[in-house]
Amino acid sequence: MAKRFYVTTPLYYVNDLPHIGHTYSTILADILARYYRMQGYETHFLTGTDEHGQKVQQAAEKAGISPEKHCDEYSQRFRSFWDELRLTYDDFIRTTEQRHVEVVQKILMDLYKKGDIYKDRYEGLYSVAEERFITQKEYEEGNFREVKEIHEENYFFRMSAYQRDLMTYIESHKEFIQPENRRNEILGFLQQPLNDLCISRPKNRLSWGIELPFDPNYVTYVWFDALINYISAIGYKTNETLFKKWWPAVHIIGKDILTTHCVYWPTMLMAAGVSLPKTIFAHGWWMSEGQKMSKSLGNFIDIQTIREHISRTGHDGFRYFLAKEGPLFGDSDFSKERFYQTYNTDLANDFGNLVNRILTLIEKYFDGKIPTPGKLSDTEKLLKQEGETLCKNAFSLLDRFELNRLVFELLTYIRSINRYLEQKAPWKLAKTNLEETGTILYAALASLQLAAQLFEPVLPEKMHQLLTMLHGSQELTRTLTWDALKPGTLIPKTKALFPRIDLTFLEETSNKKQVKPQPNTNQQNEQEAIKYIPLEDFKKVQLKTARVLSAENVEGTKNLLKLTVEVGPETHTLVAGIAKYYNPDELVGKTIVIVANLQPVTIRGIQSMGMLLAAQDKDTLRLVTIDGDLPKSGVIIQ
Ligand code: ME8
Repeated sequence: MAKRFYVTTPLYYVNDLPHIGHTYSTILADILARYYRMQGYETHFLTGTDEHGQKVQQAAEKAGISPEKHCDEYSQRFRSFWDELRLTYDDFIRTTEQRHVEVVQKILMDLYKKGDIYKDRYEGLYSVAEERFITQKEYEEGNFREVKEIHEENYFFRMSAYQRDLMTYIESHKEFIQPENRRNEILGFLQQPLNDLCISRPKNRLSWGIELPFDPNYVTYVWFDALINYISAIGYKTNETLFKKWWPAVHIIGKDILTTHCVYWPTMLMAAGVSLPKTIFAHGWWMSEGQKMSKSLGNFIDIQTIREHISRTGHDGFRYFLAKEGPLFGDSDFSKERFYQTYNTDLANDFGNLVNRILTLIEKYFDGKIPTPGKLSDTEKLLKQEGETLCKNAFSLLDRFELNRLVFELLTYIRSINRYLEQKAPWKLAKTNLEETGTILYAALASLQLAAQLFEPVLPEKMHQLLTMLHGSQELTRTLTWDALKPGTLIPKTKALFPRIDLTFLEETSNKKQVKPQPNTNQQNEQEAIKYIPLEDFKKVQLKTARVLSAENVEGTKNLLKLTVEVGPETHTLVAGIAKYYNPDELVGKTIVIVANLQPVTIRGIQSMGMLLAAQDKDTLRLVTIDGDLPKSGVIIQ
């Protein structure tokens, strides 16, 4: 089978400007595209803007300009920001483009003729803010804004007819919805009968949309229109060869648009007779300094803030943090302190110093030329092997979207090279044994260039710069082999790859601002309410017994332990801040209590699935364990 990879981002609404959330999805797709290109896949990376609907119409009215002009301006802001970030998208689609409109209308006509679209009278509630009809139950849950009652005739897509097929498909295709918690969420959602989907809006209420080809009094519902971009952009119904070349796609989305992508979209495709996407991967949410980003708190990490960070760390420093700490499986927090500390610790110290150390010694003892290695000792062979294993594992981690983990593994390798140098101390040896010093420096450099190749999709600029230097400014071929460097190559001198950032400015800004959010009345009410919680709330928490299979310290931390626990038939990894209180060995074999259904979080590149329970009083911490034996682990505690 041809090696092809088609990756998409959501199409962003043009009623907002790009912020870290949009940027994350797009950088994630960029990193994946680069990794697949690197493996020799022909790759197509699509992004763009979602331009129809009521919100856009209203925003244009408010600004006193035509919707077209509004869309042109906002769409361009997204596009030029992606260009500024040097993202390698192959196509940028706008839902107002003719190539898209044409395909939406063709699909609508096909489904209408087939009887999958029908007209009916709708009487019920409508959320203007969310642009969708809602049920009484949803209204009562109170998550929808600007709700009004609507009585009108509309067109409906017979979504319910595909519910059973969709469930069967999801159950038999594990890779279709990822990660697993999102897949379970959708399977849970599908336990209730699906309604048909209202896919039209009367023009007297909303005119900014794609006209229904069978009724000029209506426009298409914005979601039915926008989702189709993933196939209109690659020639569905207009260039079948191209379409066959790229489809099916890997869709990168955020958890907020899970239902539209995992229920609306696949049933639409089933109705149109098109195969389903390969994978829909829904990542979690970025928070900002511990809080949800919101207009009222004014804590959006927006274009200006991103630019400011990049002006200090470079593009790669920003990409690095997103890749290492981003909310792949759970949510993540963007805190300035953590961002700059991560840069300084991982990139300036570990990575930057490694490069600096090796190059300084090569300059001093080998006239800046890559030394010829002698016979490799077992230590060098081990280092080489570690690099080769990493090459093998890297791509399977990516196939499972474990980018956090991959970055962590790469950094661990950088640290191994540093440790190897510490151990061999070539700066001392050089005075007595230049031949062995040459071998050591060659081994360190060979390992470094392998790590640099594997890091390139995450850190494209710096790694390109480094690899070009190591290959003597020749355009190198990426081979992913350890001994790819030519002895004798002159390494040109350069400035520090990742200069250290002086963090005093952080203290200054935090002193100036002291942005401690005032608890609002809701929060106070919440605190008061916390005295008692309803039983239903407690029932949501799944407490289970777990048997500790192994425990180890998390590298580079003083207080974290990584535990592998058996929870019935499953094995979970937990990261817990208990290293000060327990040695890893004393934990093995214990039966502890964990919260088993907590949203996974990534800590130091490790995905932690659940939380253990412990009692802490000042400097003492003791784990909650089970009094006596139970025949198995994974027992529910109630
Ligand atoms: O929903 N953290 O567009 P949108 C992480 N037009 N990701 C975030 C985020 C956050 N705090 N905030 C936004 C739409 N995102 C529709 C999509 S697709 C055919 C139509 C990212 O502009 C995340 O990917 O509201 C989320 O799904 C997307 O931006 C929503 O972008």
